[in-house]
Amino acid sequence: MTSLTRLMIALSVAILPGFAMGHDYKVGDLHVEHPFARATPKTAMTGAGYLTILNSGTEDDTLVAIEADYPRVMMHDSATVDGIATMTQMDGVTIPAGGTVSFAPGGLHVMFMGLNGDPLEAGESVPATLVFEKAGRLDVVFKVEDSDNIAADNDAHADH
Ligand SMILES: [Cu+2]
Repeated sequence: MTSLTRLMIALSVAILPGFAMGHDYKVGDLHVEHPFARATPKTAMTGAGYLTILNSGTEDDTLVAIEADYPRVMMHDSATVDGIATMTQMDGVTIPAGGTVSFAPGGLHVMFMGLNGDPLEAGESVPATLVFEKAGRLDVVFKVEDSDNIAADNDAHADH
C-alpha cells in the first residue's frame, strides 16, 4: 500500500461521518433528503420544517399528511406578491414521476403548530411521519438547526 493510498483511506474515513449527518430516508420509489426545522424563539407558537422529496418512479405520488407530536401539523406554501408575504394551506403536495419537490424557506414548508412553551431548539430531533397516497407511511426525523442562515418563514405567520 502506498502512502498516498493510506492517505486516501484516512481521508474517506474522516469524511464519511459528515455524509451520515445529511440524513435521508426511502419508501418505495420515494427518497426523502435531510428533513430539518428552524430553531424558534422561546415564545413561538409555530415552527417551520423543510425537506426534499425525490420520486424515481414512473407514477406521481402525493404527500397527503405529515404527523408529529403537536396539536396540528400542516403543509403551507409561501409566496411574496407585491412585497406582501402570503401563505396557502396545502391539502396535498404532488411529487411528480421522475421529479423532485423541495420544501424550502420562502416556499413550501411544514408547520408544526401549537409549540406552546416548548420551542424548537438547535440540536433537537423531531420525529414525524410522512403519509404518501401510494407509497404509504414513512417515519423521518427533522433535525432542528440554528436559524441564523435560514430565512424567516415563521415571521410571516406569527399570528397562527
Ligand atoms: Cu406556514
